[in-house]
Amino acid sequence: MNRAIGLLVAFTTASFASGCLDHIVHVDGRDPVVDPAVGTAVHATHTDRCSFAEPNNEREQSTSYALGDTVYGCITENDVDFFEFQAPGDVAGGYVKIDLSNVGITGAIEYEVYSVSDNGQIFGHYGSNNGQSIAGYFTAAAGVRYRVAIRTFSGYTSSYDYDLKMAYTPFVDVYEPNDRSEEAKPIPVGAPIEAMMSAGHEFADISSADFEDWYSVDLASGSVHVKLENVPSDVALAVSMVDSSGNEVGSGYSSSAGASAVINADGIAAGTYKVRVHLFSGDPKVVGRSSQFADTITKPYKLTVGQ
Ligand SMILES: [Ca+2]
Ligand SMILES: [Ca+2]
Repeated sequence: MNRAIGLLVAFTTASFASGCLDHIVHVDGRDPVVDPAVGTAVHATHTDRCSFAEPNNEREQSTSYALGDTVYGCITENDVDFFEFQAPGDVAGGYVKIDLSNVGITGAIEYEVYSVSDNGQIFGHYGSNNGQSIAGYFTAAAGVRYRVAIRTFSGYTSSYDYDLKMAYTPFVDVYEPNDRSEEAKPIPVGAPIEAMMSAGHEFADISSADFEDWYSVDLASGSVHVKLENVPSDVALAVSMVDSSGNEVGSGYSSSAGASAVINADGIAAGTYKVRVHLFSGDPKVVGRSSQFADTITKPYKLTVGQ
């Protein structure tokens, strides 16, 4: 063996060993481990996958799941796999991306997501074809528990594998909680702030009031100019301003999704005012049936109050 070939063999052996450690799979279908008996990876077999976490066909039997984990599962005839997890405690909430991949070709898979708060279905999604991978997302509220049910949508002929991964991303919004007037958060005059026009699912349905954002601002006497811009493309927003007695001193909206809204008002008395940002029309995409996130999930709006 010449020197070049010897180096190549050593390099290849090292790469193979570390590569295995990156891709090992526990036989129980959950966390990667190395089998101490053989000192190398143990991959979940089809049999391992099909027995993993069973019985979990009923919601009361849900298998505990940690966000970010990969489950190496299997669907057998008339099988349902329920998994349950808790959203982190971020006050502004966040969103959970769901990926079902490496689906075997003897079935078309589907999933449904439920809030444990009311056992209502938040949404569901299915593959049109046997073996098709499916993705999706939904917004999650702080500390709320959710269940995902995985089963066959159509085309079952024999048991098939799937990989499940759910990953959580928090919303960046330092002004939450501010869905109600009494929760209005102070903002400065003349400096823009950014916040998210979204809401997590405490229950299966989200009320329009949960999309409201309230702010308070101290104004001098004179005129005021409010500008709401960088509006997400899937919603039309409105903004209004009330005085300390709750009387509206100005409002603005755009009926076009993604367009800015403004308020220009004169004759303002000095004092503390509240600004309310809310939906004018449109349907914030708090669930999605693809891996493409709607604007309301990823794009903050910008609000500026000037005098
Ligand atoms: Ca199963
Ligand atoms: Ca099951």
